[in-house]
Amino acid sequence: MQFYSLPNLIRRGLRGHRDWTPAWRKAQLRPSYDVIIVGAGGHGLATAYYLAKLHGVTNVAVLERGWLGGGNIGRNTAIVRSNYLWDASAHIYEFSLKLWESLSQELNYNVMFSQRGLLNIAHSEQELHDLARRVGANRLNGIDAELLSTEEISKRVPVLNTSPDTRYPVLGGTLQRRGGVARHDAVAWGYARAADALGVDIVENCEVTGIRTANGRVTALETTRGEIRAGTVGLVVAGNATVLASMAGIRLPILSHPLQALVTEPLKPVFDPVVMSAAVHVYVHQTDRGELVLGAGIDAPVSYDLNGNFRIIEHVLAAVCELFPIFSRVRMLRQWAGTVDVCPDASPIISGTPIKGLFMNCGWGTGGFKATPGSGWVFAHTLAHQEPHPLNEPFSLDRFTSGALIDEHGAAAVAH
Ligand code: FAD
Ligand code: PYC
Repeated sequence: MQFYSLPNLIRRGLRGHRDWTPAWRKAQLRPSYDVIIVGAGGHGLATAYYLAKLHGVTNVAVLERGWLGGGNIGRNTAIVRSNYLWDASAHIYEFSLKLWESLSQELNYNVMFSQRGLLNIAHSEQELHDLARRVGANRLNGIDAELLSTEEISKRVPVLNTSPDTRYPVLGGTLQRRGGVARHDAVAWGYARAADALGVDIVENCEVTGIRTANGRVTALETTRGEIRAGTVGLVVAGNATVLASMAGIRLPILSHPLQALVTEPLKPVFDPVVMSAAVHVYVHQTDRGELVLGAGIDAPVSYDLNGNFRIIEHVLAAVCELFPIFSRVRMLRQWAGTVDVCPDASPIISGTPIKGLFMNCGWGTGGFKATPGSGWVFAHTLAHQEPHPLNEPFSLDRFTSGALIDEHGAAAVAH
């Protein structure tokens, strides 16, 4: 007997008799793969895509405990830039930014990359000196960076309160014109669709619960859908890196914190670039739909809480109203948190491990969205060749014993 409920009719009407379920939703698990990537976030999916596209490795599975794009890739504030201080970071983030510039064409999927410019504003002389130093370092690395006066900033963002007698006077700032934003969930969908088309299996609702090793090499993963064998495993589980690494007996120098963001009701266009203030702990941009996207500093306690502490949001809202008085009557629509993995030097780990065949890509903290294409590209190289690409060599686990840390707290631009 037919059941003519409205939802059923709509479903039948929309779908007809055709099965629209994408292949990756129906993926059948094989008993073994050449490469398994754990985590279908941006970095995991990008890795799978470049493995298949550039290295011809297609016997690959991406295992995801939840749904595709439900982690940080779908929770971030979508800011893309490459204005980091140290050479190693500047090189990898700039490489990534270049990949962003043609990503929609590469994936044949509109990731809505919008190079609307990114402003870092300074509220003290010391901050201005630090930003000026970064502009110098960026230029030496061929990265576009400009120092702006208060007047130049005011012209670019007239709704920003630049009067000298405010709580947070704007003393100047920097501009990266090629910085901007992208549509974060489209990045996950675009990489997933492109990887799927090249033969990669993307398996949702498949949580990795254990890592099997024999004679110092990885042999298989235990999952909620049974054991799966693999010669090479890449752990790309932002927010959960320490949990997964501990399954293989590896201790990582990482702490996990909530990072919160929120979005307002849509407004008519009021300003163009992304504005970041590290001192005030707020960053804001306006989406193409008109919403303001606001982000905060991390919640101080180590936690996997996906709600976040409301005091942080109160602080963000107070700060943004000081900087942009015009926003004081705008209503907030949604607020959320993601779990970010922070290394002591605020730089990522893209590395082999003491276990042969087991690799890690984690510790991107508050700043990994912008790195998605570059991180996937270098990690695919690392998995395919079983050794790092020169771009990710400085980000190995060894640096925590050698002392060659890459301290990017200043350029993280998000309070830690
Ligand atoms: P994720 O999308 O989190 O992917 C990891 C996946 O692993 C998840 O889907 C998770 O479910 C899965 N997983 C975990 N454990 C298991 C398991 N046992 N088995 C199987 N799967 C598992 N960065 C920027 O550059 N710019 C920004 O503006 C920015 N803003 C941010 C704002 C917020 C609020 C947050 C939370 C983060 C922000 N970031 C930003 C950081 C950025 O989002 C992350 O660094 C980046 O997305 C992490 O990589 P990913 O996309 O692969 O992570
Ligand atoms: O790394 O640029 C960044 C960033 C902005 C907001 C959160 N992270």
